[in-house]
Amino acid sequence: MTATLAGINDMVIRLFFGQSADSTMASGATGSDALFLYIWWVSVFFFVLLMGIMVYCMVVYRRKEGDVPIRSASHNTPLEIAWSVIPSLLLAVMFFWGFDGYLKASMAPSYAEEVNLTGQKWSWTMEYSTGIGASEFHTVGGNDNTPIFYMPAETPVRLKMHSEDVLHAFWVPDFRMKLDVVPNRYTPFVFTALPLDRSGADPRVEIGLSKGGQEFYYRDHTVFCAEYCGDSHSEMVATLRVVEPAFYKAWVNTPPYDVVTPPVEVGELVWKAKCAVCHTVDGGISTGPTWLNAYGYPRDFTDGSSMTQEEIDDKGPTKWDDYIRESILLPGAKVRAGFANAMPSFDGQISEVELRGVIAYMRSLSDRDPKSPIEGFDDLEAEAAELEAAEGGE
Ligand code: HEC
Ligand SMILES: [Cu+2]
Repeated sequence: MTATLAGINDMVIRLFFGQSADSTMASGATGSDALFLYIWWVSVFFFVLLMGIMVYCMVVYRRKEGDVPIRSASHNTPLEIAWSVIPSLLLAVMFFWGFDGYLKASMAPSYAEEVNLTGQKWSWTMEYSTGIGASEFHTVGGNDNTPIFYMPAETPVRLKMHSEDVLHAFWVPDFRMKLDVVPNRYTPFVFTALPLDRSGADPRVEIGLSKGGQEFYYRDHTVFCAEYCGDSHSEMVATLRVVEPAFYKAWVNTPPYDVVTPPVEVGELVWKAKCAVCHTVDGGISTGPTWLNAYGYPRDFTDGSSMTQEEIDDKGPTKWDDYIRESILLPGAKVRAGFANAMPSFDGQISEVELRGVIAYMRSLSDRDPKSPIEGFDDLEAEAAELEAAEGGE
């Protein structure tokens, strides 16, 4: 009997939650699945009971030829008390059970790991206590730049969430948790992931290789935005990668780029994390201009002013370097003709190293990279060829 009940419960959960039927939540999900099943069974019980009584009465008390209608009883005190008190108690259980789960999902112990989460049209960014952010990305559905957010298992985590623009909602189906991300206010998302099964029995626990060549166990959970927030709402996805606490600790204390990381690589990481939602690097159309062959070219702006080829040739690379810097920190200052002033300012959200990285990356994507010979400047090209020949001759 208990075996069949467990089987039915499992089927119901699978029916409603599909692929996310299994969860690794320690604090929230198991409780919420149990509450869900309780509500489900109360509903099933009363549906069958009430429909059963109704059908029974329809058949047994059907009005027949020559029947005189009986006057209905005005009331029945014990029956009325029963049908008021029993459902009230059942509803009170739902309320307190749900409230308990709600508190657990919003209050964290003081030693919880706190991570800042920002929702923005249309991506999620996290900033860890050590100041670092996501540095790995992979493809989920049609989105090639889905960030991977490392999270410790067995540790209470409190995401301090806020939105840069409109309402979003942070939703982790595996965790059975969904909470609004609101502009001008912080909302807390608290969870504790269960320990990872290292025995190999759980196929969802995988083995990865860290940058330092170290093996680690992890399990991925998909994050969605559950509040329709515009155009690319459905692509606002991310991955929570639950790893063991010790590995997390090492990870969160390792900066994604150090002094030896080439600026172009830094720039590419920044692009993936913060700019790819609006800028392509392959010439494709998006909200903002593509970065392919952008660097070094003249520009017209919506206010009628422009950055001419002469100015660029005169000042050399600094002209465009300054333009990129200004575009990132003060995007409204010069709005490129043909585009809306839709870029948010990244002032305070991007470091000097990252800024230089973006400049190097945009430069590498252009055929007007000032380090390559400039067409039309024959004497310069000849000089470069001479230098090269001299070096080769040594
Ligand atoms: C919400 C969309 C959006 C995001 C995110 C965004 N941009 Fe933009 N960006 C735009 C739009 C739209 C323009 C064109 C209008 C303008 O010049 O402000 C633009 C223009 C630019 C330009 C000038 C390009 C040109 O061809 O003249 C640069 C440089 C730039 N962005 C850099 C960045 C960087 C770096 C990031 C990430 C740190 C970023 N943008 C993130 C929308 C965005
Ligand atoms: Cu959203």
